[in-house]
Amino acid sequence: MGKFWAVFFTLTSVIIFIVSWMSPAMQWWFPGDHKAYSTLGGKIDDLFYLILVIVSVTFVGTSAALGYALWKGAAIRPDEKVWFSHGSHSLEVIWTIVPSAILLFIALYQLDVWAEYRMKAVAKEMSSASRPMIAVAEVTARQFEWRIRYPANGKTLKPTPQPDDVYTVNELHVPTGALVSITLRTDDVQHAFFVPELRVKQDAVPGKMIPVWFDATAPRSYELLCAELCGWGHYKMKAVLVAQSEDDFDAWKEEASARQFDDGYRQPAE
Ligand SMILES: [Cu+2]
Repeated sequence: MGKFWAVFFTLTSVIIFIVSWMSPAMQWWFPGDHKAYSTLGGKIDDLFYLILVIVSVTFVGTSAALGYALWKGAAIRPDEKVWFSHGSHSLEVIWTIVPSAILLFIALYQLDVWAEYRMKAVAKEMSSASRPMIAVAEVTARQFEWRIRYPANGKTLKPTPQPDDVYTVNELHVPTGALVSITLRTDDVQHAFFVPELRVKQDAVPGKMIPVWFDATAPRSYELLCAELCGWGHYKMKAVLVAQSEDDFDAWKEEASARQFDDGYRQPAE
């Protein structure tokens, strides 16, 4: 019977390993069609795969050790004395140092991507005229929707609302390909701005205005979700991020502005 469990647990590990390795190819892990639609997103995926390799090697090693121990244990005759081991100093040292070294390696390896994510590395690019950063809107999360405030065409985003600002709810428009930034706020509790296909995620913290940047590489719609359990209606805190060409973006904003400031009065036909 003991051997059955040794085989059972080893086989389970093998199946888990195969399913996990198939997952990226089967598109079970990443949302949408599996591609990252931002320049930084690809680098974030690479980090993910690096960690996948590390945990896979660890998993295979520990599973093999588990299978071996179970098999050896099952093979012991009933009259044979079992051997207990406890408190190996060298083992303790090894399994403290090895994971620490791996963690340190990951921490150092991801520094560049993190710096870019936190805007430091793009600061230079931002200041250059070739690819300026566009402060596209202020996004305010609240229970349970996203309120978005854009500056009027030709104006820059101000920290306080302006009379000609354009407003939308649950619909964030940005120009495709451009480096765009939003200012993230919350009106009530903590929320999180999450666009899975762009690999962008940032908490909205009460009392803070947090800049978030990204570039959407394809002109299409993306899901914008709240990734922080923020109350009973958290599940419906879903919006759409529309990436469109700069001309379309300007035209859309012009139209949204006209609609917003229209008082409904029509000139009678002459
Ligand atoms: Cu929320």
